[in-house]
Amino acid sequence: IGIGGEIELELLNDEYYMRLALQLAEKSLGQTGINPVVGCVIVKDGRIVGLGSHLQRGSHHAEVHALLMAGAEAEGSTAYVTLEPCSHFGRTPPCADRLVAEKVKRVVVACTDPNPQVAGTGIEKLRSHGIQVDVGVLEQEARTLNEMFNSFISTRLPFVTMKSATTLDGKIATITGDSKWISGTESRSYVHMLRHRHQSIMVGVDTVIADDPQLTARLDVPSIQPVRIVIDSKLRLPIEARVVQDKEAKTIVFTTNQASIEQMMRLNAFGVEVIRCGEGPRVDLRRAMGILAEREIGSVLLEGGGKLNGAMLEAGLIDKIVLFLAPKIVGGADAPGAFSMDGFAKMSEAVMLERVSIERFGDDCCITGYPKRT
Ligand code: AOF
Ligand code: ZN
Repeated sequence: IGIGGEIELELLNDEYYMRLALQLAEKSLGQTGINPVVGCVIVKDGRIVGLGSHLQRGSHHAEVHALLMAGAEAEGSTAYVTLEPCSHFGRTPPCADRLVAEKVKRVVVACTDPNPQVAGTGIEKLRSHGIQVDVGVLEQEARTLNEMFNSFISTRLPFVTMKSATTLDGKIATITGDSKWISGTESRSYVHMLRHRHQSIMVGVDTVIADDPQLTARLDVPSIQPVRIVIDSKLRLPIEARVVQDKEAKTIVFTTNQASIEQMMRLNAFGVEVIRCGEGPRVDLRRAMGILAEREIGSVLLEGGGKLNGAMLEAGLIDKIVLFLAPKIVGGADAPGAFSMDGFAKMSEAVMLERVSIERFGDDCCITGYPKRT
């Protein structure tokens, strides 16, 4: 192969190993809390000598796991990392220092770390020690994988994914309130994966009253349960509700100062935490998000209903929308839609989604996009 061919071959190799690193990272989605998911593959003389993934906040970073596996083979190797190696002392020491100490020769990075404590300094540190660093291999995939972390680390508000399922005519229930089921089994099992990948699941109290949902992630394998959040301005949450009675996951209720102390104490007795957030009549949603962030909840899966979805959208608090469209029609002018809000006068005022993608789950169509910030 000529020089050009060699460069091409190296690029192919880089993508191959980076894809593997991305797969390692992806497996940890939903279990690193407010930390990113990161994968690392160490290669020497055409052989993989180390693999690593960041599995839990507070435990080893991906690079350290992979370096420990590589042992003495790390010297002179190439490390593929899905995120820029860190340069700061956090819960663990800097990965950049460790890569230098282990005499790694080249580091291939998918994307830089938006954490202001890192933000390019990890790459600089490696380069200043004579390590060749190449940045940008499968960059877009790597960034999307950590979209929640990327957003949280810069806004210090949880990343909110709104999920809903509607009929072809945009309804989330019939005129009688019946909503089981709108979407098919394939869509619903994907929702359990979405729940698993978020740190919390949020609904309005009307949804609890109407459906008595468990709000747990039910996958084929055990999963860390997201915190359940109920927005309930008047504290109407029934004591008998499953989110109060079962011990499957922690439940937090956001209410207003108008809520009765007796009802708060009744819920507390079942281990439910009640937080007063705003004078009323509505819960101050932005403040609620701020309180979740302070508690290191960096992501929320918003599962409605219509009023809460509408209020969250109006408050500009929704980062991503995942909407399942089922091929059925129920009609009814009063049947609720996915967003109940005052509504805009003109089509030109509509909230627009960007980076839209479409997937199929059985006969359902799943539309994903990101509301444009105005
Ligand atoms: C890496 N490799 O595997 C991860 C990184 O509190 P700590 O010590 O866990 O640090 C968390 C920060 O480190 C996190 O916000 C992000 O900037 C970076 N995560 N970096 O080199 C990893 N998980
Ligand atoms: Zn690190």
